[in-house]
Amino acid sequence: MRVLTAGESHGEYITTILEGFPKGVSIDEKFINQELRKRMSGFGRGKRMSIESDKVNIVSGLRNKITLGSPIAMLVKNKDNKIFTQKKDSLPILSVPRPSHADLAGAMKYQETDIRNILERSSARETVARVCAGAICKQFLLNFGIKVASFTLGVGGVSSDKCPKNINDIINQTKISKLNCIDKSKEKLMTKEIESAAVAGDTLGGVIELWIDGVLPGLGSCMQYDKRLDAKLASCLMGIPAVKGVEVGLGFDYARVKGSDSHDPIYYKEGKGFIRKTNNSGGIEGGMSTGSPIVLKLAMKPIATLAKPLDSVNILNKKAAKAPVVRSDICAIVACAFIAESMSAIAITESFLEKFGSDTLREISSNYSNYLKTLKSFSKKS
Ligand code: EPS
Repeated sequence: MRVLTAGESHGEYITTILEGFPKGVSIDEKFINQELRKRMSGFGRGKRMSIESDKVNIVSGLRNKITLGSPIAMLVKNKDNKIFTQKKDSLPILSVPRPSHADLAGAMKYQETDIRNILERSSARETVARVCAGAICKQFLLNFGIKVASFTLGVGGVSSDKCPKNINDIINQTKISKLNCIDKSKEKLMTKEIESAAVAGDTLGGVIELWIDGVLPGLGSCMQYDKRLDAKLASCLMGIPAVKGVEVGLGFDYARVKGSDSHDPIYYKEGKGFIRKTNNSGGIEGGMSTGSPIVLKLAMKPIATLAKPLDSVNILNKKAAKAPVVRSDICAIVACAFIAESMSAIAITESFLEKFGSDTLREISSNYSNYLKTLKSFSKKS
């Protein structure tokens, strides 16, 4: 399976093409639109989100709401459409790069004199397309009881240490939170932190925890580096704009503890098979799923555009200048969480199709049932 995206932040459409997706999967357009709405939500989002009302238009790959096995193409119209493919627009030239954005590296790479030609594509607006693809993958994964959920662990200097009981606990608790939190008291402090950043003309990042539940043992592989499930997930998640770190299970904390205190001992229980009492590995050992929930953390840096801008240099005359103040989010941690859910659904679907085939849902389901039987007999006492 492959996901390709196209579109500029202020172009006419954001486009997604999902290729290699199996035939026979029921797709509900309403679900994709709900996911798109979630990406637009969250305390700290900027004014662009009050202009847009992202809605998907599936233009190929489905017949009567069922996938055909052909490439699925999806369009989302940008209401704030200012740049055109065949018509000249009147947008002013941008010549001062924002520190931490793609502006300067992109201008140098493509020898640009107008930074707009870089920022239009590097804008996080493109993640609309990833959410469309992720929403298709989430619907596929539900056929096998696989669910994805996320919550905000921290914003700026505020962090929560509340642990969810299970994935449904995350889903239920985040429903009532405008910061996608499961910790009410910390959510209040995070909200205050964002309000203070807004007053100071600043921006904030944060930490997200991501859960993927219902994955049976054996997705991914220990046989080749790029087939490892953790490598695939990390690559998909690091591809999200502003994500600067990904941890699997204990992550960086592994480096500070002993093996005897951190590895998950293996037990055997009749009827249940091999079990673990802990999940420090985050559900992945040797690049393969263990059957425990997959638990990941993501670090998002603060948004690059500041209302109180940083020092920069004009790329045309090389004179010192302040970075431009353009419309932006103060904190997009909630959007980032739903984009992360989408990217992990894409990664898990890819590994799932690698293991069980990718032509039709019927064939995949039959391979899946056979594998389940194999796992059961492997876990049985002889
Ligand atoms: C975004 C749309 C963009 C930005 C933001 C995310 O809209 P505009 O550029 O018109 O304000 O608000 O993009 C960035 C954070 C970025 O770094 O480019 C969206 O749809 O999520």
